[in-house]
Amino acid sequence: MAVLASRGLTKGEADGEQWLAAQNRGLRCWEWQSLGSRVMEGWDSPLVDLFFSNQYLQITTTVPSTSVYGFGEHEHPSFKHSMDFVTYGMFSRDQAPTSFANLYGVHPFYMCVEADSNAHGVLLLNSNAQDVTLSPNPSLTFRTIGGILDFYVFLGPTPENVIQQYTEAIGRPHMPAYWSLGFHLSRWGYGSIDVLKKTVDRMHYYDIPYDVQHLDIDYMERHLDFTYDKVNYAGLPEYLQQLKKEGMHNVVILDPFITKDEEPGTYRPYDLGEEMGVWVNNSDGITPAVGKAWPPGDSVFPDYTNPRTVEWWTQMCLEFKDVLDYDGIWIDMNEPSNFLRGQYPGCAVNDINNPPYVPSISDRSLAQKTLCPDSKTYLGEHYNTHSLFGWSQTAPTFHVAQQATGKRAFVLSRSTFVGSGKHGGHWLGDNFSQWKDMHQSIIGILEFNLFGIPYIGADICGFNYNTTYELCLRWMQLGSFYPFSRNHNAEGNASLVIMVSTNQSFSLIGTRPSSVRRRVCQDISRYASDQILTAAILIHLVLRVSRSRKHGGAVTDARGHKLPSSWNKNYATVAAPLSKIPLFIRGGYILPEQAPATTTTKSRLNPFGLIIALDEQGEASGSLFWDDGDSIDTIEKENYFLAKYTYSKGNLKTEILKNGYRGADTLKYNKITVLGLKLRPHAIALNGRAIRGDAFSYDLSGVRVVLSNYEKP
Ligand code: MIG
Repeated sequence: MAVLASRGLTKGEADGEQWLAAQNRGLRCWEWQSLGSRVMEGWDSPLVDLFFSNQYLQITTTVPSTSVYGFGEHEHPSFKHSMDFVTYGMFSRDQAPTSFANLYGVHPFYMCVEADSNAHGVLLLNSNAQDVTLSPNPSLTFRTIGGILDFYVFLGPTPENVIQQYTEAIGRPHMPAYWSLGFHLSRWGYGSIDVLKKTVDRMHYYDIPYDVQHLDIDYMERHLDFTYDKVNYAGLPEYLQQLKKEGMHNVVILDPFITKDEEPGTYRPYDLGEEMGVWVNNSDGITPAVGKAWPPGDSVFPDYTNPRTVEWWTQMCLEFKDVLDYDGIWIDMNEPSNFLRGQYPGCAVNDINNPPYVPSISDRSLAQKTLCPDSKTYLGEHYNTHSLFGWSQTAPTFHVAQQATGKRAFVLSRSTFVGSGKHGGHWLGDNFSQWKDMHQSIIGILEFNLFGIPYIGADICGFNYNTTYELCLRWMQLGSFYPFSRNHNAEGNASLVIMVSTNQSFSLIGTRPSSVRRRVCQDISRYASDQILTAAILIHLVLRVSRSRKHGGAVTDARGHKLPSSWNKNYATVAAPLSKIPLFIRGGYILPEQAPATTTTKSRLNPFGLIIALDEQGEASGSLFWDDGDSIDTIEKENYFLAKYTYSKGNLKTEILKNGYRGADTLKYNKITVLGLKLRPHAIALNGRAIRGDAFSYDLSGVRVVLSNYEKP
């Protein structure tokens, strides 16, 4: 059948609780919902390809082209999928990214670019263990072991429209705090506050732009949530205050398991949680499931689908704010991860724990590294809610972070599900210090943009293994364009910062326009393996050890260096020495810039510049959004400044579309750079008045004009 808008989902967003309730009603029937209104040919699923039985639902559909993107979370070898009978399992799991493995989150969503370059997206809103097979017909076969076949179709027609419609349905991504767009440093295993301080000092000594310090589990006392190690990290609260005074921010990790084996009355998180009855239970629905994780003794697992757990968690996070003055919360291990195969004493033999079909997931086990499927959560059997664990933890953590700080929340979650982007960001997990992993991170980042989680990054320089100088340097260069830009690695591996901080090119972190960080979003039809192309910017990445230090690229060099004479529609070779990120601006765009500083707190005070990159008609346009960077709901409250810039026939015009942020009153521009002029200008005027010759300069080729030392245009 051709899919036509069959049931409107026009306003608002699908409420998580609502569809969960629907899922819990059990086998209903299959359903189509679509957003958009066009006829799309080529999505056919004859009923003969439908299986609908207890614990096994399968449907096959043809798709209009082989250009299929998405499904997650996996490490995919290419952005555009192979359709050669490839199967991907989806079931959240504590699993380092390796090819074909089901990883931390679940996103049964794909986008297909049709032959006429229209695009559509399809979501199978289902939280059960599942897999999908991509076949050359081209077709897709979905198999899930529970819930309903609840399909949503987003008709685009452009890829951007598809994602807009998708995020309208599942929840728009949250607005990140400005500081969180700066550079983050982390490491599992500083081991002591002395090592941490030395690391911070070293960053400052080399003037490395650096906004955020993360604290991994070694800051805790014996890995106990809501504590800090008063011996090895003595003075940590005071030290965090000092960093805040310097304009820095911090993020603390919290794990979703709580030891039950401390002396009664000595560990409040357990005592209170036990009293309130907030844990995931065994199949009896009464006794808490007990597993093993980082803290000493055995652990229980908060069930965030239970409103009482949310109350308990909120209380704990608020109280902890008085101990450590955190700016953001990193929620790890929430697949949920357990070091055993199911809780003690192992999983019973029954149909729930041993379904007739286990999708194509690692170990072909629903219990490995997690809890038994027949465990009970408030919303239903763990069998149905397993992959929602991280998702259910993210919103409450977002709300309490907001409440505790009074500012825009920062929540970084390892496990995500459909809609997680509304309250959290994500990193791609425990990757490896290998060139391949650096490359793969670009694909993962593009995919999380499709999933509505644009605040996304990968551990720069790699988490597992020791990195190498050149890899780490190139990865820092790429990573400076990750929306979430964090260098992090595992206990026992060489500290990354020592390695790269000896290199001057670190200053490059600070040289990119901050808007780049906003969205390393992509025109997917043009993604090439070693380039990231946003609407306005092309970043050429060096993804391998390079002998010649030369790489292909095109368009306008961001620094305005000599342009290739016929730069349009051409292939050019540019130098890419270790100290350089080949970055190009597309003609036709105006980009605001701001001189870097070592924190965004400081760089925000610097004057702005505009880079105007002309197209062949000599025109360009762009905009600037500016608010205070960390207040809650600045868009809803209209507390922001928005300007639109247009350049045409030699004139730059600024239109102020919104003037709701007082901080913009002191906004200064002190540099306007025009790239791609065909003729050398003979006079320059500002608001009708000529500007003296010493206020601007040309570069010799005459294609670039830089105006400096004056105020608003
Ligand atoms: O079992 O907190 O992915 O970023 O450093 C490992 C220690 C637990 C896994 C996370 C990683 C973090 C590490 N954690």
